[in-house]
Amino acid sequence: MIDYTNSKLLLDASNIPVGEVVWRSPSNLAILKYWGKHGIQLPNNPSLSMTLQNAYTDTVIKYSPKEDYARGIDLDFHFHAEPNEAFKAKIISYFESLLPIFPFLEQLKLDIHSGNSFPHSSGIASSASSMSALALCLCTMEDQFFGTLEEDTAFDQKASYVARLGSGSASRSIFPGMALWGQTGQVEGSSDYYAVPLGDRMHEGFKNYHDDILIVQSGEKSVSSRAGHGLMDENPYAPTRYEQTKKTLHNLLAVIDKGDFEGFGKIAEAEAMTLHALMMTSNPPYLLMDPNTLAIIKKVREYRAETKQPLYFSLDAGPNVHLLYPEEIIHDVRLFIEEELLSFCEEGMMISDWVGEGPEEIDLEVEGS
Ligand code: 2P0
Repeated sequence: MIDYTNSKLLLDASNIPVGEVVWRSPSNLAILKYWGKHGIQLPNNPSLSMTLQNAYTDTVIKYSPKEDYARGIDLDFHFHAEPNEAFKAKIISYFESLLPIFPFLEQLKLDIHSGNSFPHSSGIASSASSMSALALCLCTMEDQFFGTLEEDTAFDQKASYVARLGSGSASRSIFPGMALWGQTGQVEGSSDYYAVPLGDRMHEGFKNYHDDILIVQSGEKSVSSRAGHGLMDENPYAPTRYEQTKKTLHNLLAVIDKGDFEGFGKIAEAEAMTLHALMMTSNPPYLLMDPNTLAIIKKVREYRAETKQPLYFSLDAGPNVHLLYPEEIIHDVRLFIEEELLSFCEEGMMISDWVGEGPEEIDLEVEGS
């Protein structure tokens, strides 16, 4: 078990620095889904995701000495330039839980500004991008203060570990391409504590693979992820589900390695349906699809039967539909979306995305010059 507790990471009280860090971190779409957890944010099965490029969170943390030395976290939080008390309370409790890992957080006054690239309340879960952006900022701060995370692999591993403590899916957003979170004998170096990149195991064909997100319904989800994961504890199908993920992971790794878009799409769809089936069989049961979600799924299946093109769908824990397809068929697919699918979306809303290059530290001097 890895333990990042480090009481030595304290600043010289007579010389507290002033500065800032900025990270842009993307969301991700799980193909093999994480649903069910135990202990402190540990997954009940491995999950595998593609990192997105366009759906991201930008986060700036400005730090300076605290005016009065008092225990606890002292921070201000703005979301899209507006104070946001609900997010602020969430970040304070997250940072408090991280004090054994980053004890210097208690020595600083923090001013955090954050914003998402995707429309506010579009129904896109932002916990993966926002929590990974915060984790990356904290690791950069540690490195600036103590020079302890100069090595890229060590930096990424710690960022993924810390992101996981904020939101499980955020652990996977640290890496470009595709990432796997959860210990499995099938991937060397895999862990329940942090995600690892698939790197060269991902076939070239997936480098520009698309995920167009059709926004069927914006706004808050009717069941939070926390509650959804919790319902798995009593779900009668949970043990079968966890057992099934071993075989699914084996098959998924094989199609990713081969560049097999049909095989990949079939697994993505089966996993999306399974996730919703698990929610429908929870107590209380949840029905998170909308009639328009089903209408889109039906259209996608008809399109595939007619054209033989590898267009598939995925779903998150909500009604929006992710359309998955390779670059080669983008012109046909976009025409199909425009003519047949956008009418099922709220105000015709769609976010075009694709497999991304991972988070990026933003150098404000360069940006501003
Ligand atoms: C996933 N989801 O693998 C699954 C599939 C949604 C559907 O992980 O409680 O926000 O913060 O660890 O990561 C969403 O749950 O949950 C999620 P927490 P998270 O992406």
